[in-house]
Amino acid sequence: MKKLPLHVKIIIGLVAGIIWAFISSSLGWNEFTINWIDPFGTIFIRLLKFIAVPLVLFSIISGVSGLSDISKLGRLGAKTLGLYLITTVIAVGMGLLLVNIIKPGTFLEENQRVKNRISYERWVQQTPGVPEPKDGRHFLTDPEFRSQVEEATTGDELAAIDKKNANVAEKMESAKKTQQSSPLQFLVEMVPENIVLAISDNGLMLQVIFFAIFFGITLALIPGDKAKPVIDFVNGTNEVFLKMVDIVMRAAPFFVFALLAGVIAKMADTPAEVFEIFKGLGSYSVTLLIGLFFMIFVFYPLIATAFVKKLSYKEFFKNISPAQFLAFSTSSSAATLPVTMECVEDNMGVSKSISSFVLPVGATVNMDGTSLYQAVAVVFMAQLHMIDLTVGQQLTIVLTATLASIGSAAVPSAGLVMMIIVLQSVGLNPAWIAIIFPVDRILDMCRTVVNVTGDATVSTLIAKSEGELPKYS
Ligand code: DAS
Repeated sequence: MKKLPLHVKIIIGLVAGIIWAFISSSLGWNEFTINWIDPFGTIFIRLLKFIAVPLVLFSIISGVSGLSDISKLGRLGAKTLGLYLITTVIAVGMGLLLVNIIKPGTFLEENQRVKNRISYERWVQQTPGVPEPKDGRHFLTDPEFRSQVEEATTGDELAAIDKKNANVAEKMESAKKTQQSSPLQFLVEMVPENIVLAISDNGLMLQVIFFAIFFGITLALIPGDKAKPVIDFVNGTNEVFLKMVDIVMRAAPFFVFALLAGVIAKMADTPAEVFEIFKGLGSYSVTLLIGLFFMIFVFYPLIATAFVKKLSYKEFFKNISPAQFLAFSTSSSAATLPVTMECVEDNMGVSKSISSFVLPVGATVNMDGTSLYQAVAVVFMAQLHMIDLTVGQQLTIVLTATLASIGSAAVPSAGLVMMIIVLQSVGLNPAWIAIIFPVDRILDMCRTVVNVTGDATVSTLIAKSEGELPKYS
């Protein structure tokens, strides 16, 4: 198994995991799968995440301290954040274009959409601080909608709508707390109070990056004879963690098998139920997948091969496919980061000083797949409730989906949690995330592939612009 290329090993694990999941759910072995197989998938994720943080720490220190001129760091930072912002806004724009053309939310039966609209208007009435619908329609009060309302609902259904909306208020309270922080809060939270605490908590990757850059710059500024022992230690430790990735990935087929078997076994007790989930949200899933596949198979290879003349479309995928398949398997950019770095450095030939800075920042703040997903999901849910979002509201989605994807942690289903902020920004009900929850874990696999592909593409473009892509120069 050691001789097989990494992406082949991961595919073997994926296929075996999906086949096992369907056999297990057909024969009623899901409990065995969840109790005795799924834990190995969790071990795999934990192994990769425990390697990711020190790898980011030592590779950034090693990369930054090795920079000949520190001013290059400022240039790298500007290019990195600038390109990440551009790809994220393009991804959100792609999502809005698709969801407004396909209109997946309008596929729902008309009467159900009227009920949803009434439920939304009741929720607006009952929830303080939520703005009135911007589309100017009021089903509950305007006489023009009276006939539609009477046709779509009965007395006890209106009562049921009131009851369902009553318990949403407290969810609003907790979501509002995340929004109350000051606009510069993300900047404040980048600075670690305690570096040991920052390293110990995967969600504080930005603090690890901040510390590593500061430490690396300082290391480059102290006298060479004093810095050398530290630099040797950092470089050596960095090699150790990279070797750990190789060792863990030797067992990739088994770990990926366990991961996929567990994810599907937890989702459904029979194969039919898995298909049922997709059927229920088919139009939404299809719209989102069209956008995500466009990013993976058109947008990123197009800009990469356009700016890196000698890089072919086929080579682009050959170089980064192990990271893409691992992102699909783990649904976690953070867990995939060690392999993303290995693919970009060893296969694409990006210099370590660039990949060790651009990729960890990307895994944390650049989530193009997540931002596209939030744009599609929010407009889809508005359509389900017969709400036409104004252009101003859709531009607000561009801003908040971009910020929410920056704030999303690089872990499974993080984007779903951040969607509360996007829903609230356009006056919609945060509790609606329950509508898309059933398929979220599976679609998360695809959007994480987009997130990782976007990071790898940007690091390649930056290496090219810095003349540090020898393989394709
Ligand atoms: N799973 C997240 C990631 O690791 C993306 C998301 O939840 O949207 O990139």
